[in-house]
Amino acid sequence: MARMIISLSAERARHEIEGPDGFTVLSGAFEAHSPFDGVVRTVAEILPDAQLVPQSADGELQHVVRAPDPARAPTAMEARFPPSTRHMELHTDGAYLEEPGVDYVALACVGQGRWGGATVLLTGAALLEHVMSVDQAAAKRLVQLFPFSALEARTPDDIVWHPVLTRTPRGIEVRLHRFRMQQAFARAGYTDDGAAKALDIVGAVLFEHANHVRLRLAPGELLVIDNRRVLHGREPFVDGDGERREMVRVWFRRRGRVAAVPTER
Ligand SMILES: O=C(O)CCC(=O)C(=O)O
Repeated sequence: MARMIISLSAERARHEIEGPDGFTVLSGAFEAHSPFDGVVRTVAEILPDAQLVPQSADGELQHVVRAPDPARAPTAMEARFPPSTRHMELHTDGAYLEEPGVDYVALACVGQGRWGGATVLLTGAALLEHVMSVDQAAAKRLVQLFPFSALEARTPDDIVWHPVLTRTPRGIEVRLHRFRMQQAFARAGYTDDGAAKALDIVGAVLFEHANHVRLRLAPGELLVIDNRRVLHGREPFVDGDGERREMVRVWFRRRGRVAAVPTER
């Protein structure tokens, strides 16, 4: 039954992901006991040229986003990125990766907490529009290169340079992770008042929730996001007895994607 629901909606889902909203939400796409398998099967049906992208040097193909639990041994990924129940600012995944990065992020909602935990989305086009309305110079700075740093980076060579906003035939592409960018500023000894101010304005826009899409996924729902054009984040959450928020995150890339690699700094 679940398979039939997916087949009927695959084309609509593809249109939604590739359309101006840049995301879709599906039901019946996975079973709670094996979410990863369902996510892979469903995404292959919607986006046939998508392939899995490892999320760590250890080759982990899925990451479970959930509250910290002292009774459970942390996974390798959790040891590096300790889980939290806090607010997660709007960002794109893999922002610090060399091209080709992450084209699609799938979040399978296996469980929701007692309170909070809504997912927040904002398109790069909407971000550009908001920043333009506040400060045109900042908007212009965002199409130039910024440094991004992986959390594990040890040397300035680990820094990747990329614009925050890029005009493409598909629309405005966005790459953003303010924490990793500010960290890169420090690591590279990079000072640029215009860039720092542009990032501060971006932060203010991200904080302003009026124009964001906000959805609280229900257990069993699958969100697929165009990670090139849409930022995602989440509101803080609190688990209850038997109400545990659990999102299985899987990354995909379009097969044969060739990136326009920026050459200027
Ligand atoms: O907790 C969530 O819903 C999403 C977490 C997130 O933004 C991420 O893992 O990149």
